[in-house]
Amino acid sequence: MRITLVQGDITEQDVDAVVNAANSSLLGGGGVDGAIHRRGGPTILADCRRLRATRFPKGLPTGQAVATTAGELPALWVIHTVGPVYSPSEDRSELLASCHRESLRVADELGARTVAFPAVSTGAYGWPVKDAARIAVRAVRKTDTRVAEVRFVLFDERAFTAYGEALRAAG
Ligand code: AR6
Repeated sequence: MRITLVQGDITEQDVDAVVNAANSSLLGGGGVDGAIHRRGGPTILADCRRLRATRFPKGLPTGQAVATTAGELPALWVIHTVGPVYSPSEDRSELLASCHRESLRVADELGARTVAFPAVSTGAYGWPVKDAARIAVRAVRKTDTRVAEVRFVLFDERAFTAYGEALRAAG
């Protein structure tokens, strides 16, 4: 599997699936979540509501992932995952790793070969970006998957640099 880095907007990526840094309600929010729902249009939210009514009445648990249509985005699917809120007193890195593993597992179920990830948990959820980058790159590297390209799409230069360093450090 190839890991690539792009600085830019995940909603513009021409990939099979884009990962959304959602919250457990699946009903939208700010950051990447807001951008995906805005650019993808109402069919994504309609799918999310169906998932809430059927598989996840209590919401999508942290660390898990589930797919919907991508609506009007160039991608075919959105894979929604819920990152952990950063805690300085509790190590939640396993949950952040799980978001990446589970998203790739769902991608395999869909038959997606190219998947774009944002920097999950590093915005509203407060995770220090260097640490999140290390966890994300390691989790993706260690996952056995048929996905051929994982593209990390970083919105700002600081995140782009952090993910670049994590990738080089992983060798
Ligand atoms: N493309 C790529 N990256 C983006 C984009 C974009 N269009 N927009 C923002 N980012 P966040 P979280 C970056 O807050 O920390 C939402 O309200 C952003 O700069 O989107 O997992 C959800 O509903 C940051 O580096 O996700 C949840 O309630 C990264 O994406 C909560 O925020 C993640 O920031 C999830 O928080």
